[in-house]
Amino acid sequence: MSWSSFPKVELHLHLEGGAPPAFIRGLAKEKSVDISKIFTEDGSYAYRDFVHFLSVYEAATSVLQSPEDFRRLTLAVLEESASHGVVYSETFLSPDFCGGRDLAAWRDYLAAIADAAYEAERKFGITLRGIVTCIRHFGPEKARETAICAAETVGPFLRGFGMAGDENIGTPADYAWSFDCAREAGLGLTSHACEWRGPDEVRQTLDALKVSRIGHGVRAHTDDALIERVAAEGIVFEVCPVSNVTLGVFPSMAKHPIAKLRDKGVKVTVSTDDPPFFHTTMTREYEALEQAFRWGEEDFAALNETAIAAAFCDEETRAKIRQRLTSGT
Ligand code: MCF
Ligand code: ZN
Repeated sequence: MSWSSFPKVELHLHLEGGAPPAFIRGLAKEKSVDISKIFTEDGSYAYRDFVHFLSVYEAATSVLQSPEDFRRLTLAVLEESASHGVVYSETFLSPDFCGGRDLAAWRDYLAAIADAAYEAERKFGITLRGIVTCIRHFGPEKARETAICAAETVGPFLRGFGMAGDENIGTPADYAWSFDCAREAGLGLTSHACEWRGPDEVRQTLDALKVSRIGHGVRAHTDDALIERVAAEGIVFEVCPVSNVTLGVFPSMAKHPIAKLRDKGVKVTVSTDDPPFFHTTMTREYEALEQAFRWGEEDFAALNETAIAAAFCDEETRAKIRQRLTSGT
């Protein structure tokens, strides 16, 4: 079966990480910036390992320099997602890359991104909501400024706050102030954890940051007590299978723990993370899961229901998307 037109919900997508390499090369040319070293000969993004991936991501992002650049990026990313059947998506946005955490500048970038999202909704039938994301390896002080940007711009489009980046730097508790600030502003909370570090990273993230969703979480599958807690508390894992295999978290899709986690009662969802970086799409994620675990229509429908139930959107949007999922349109 071809999964491309199956309606899908995606909760974990980094906006700049969705930028097609040709789009970034085009902007680099327009702005006369030389970033040729971040591409392979065949034009894909080139990186050696996770830490290098983070720096290539930042180099690619350096050519996105204005609200207009982000408007174009948002349209390009959403057109691609919609072509893979995605009807609802949440994307990580970083004020670090949108005006250097200056609140007035951030408002302009956010307005351009939200405008593009509404245009894409009319043109391609995909609904997008935003999650402001602090970057762990930039440190707690910058995260506080990022949280203030988020708290000041909560609205129908900006729904969540999260953390991404290098989890080997610092501890989740270092970021508690930022998450408290975002929670008080009414934002939904998620944090990347346990992609590289062990299960204790999930424990600390739940205790210190009080999130309802974890980005990745996949290395927690070896800790039964923790998995019991995650299942009992209804914590949702935003699992990005192809990302994990491509970055080397697991050696193959067959060895990926997503099926084990689901069988142990964890609420799992599926996302692409940074699709062109990992040569993936939502269609490819479904194909890989079908091949590795024999998942089919019922499994994918259940994943999508878990995802829309955990989405940070308002109830009216949730009902509208549920309707599209069940009617298949
Ligand atoms: O999920 C992947 C891998 N793990 C951690 N972080 C990231 C991933 N993709 C992007 N990121 C980070 C990266 O530091 O998110 C930031 C990037 O700068 C952007 S958030 C809009
Ligand atoms: Zn991610």
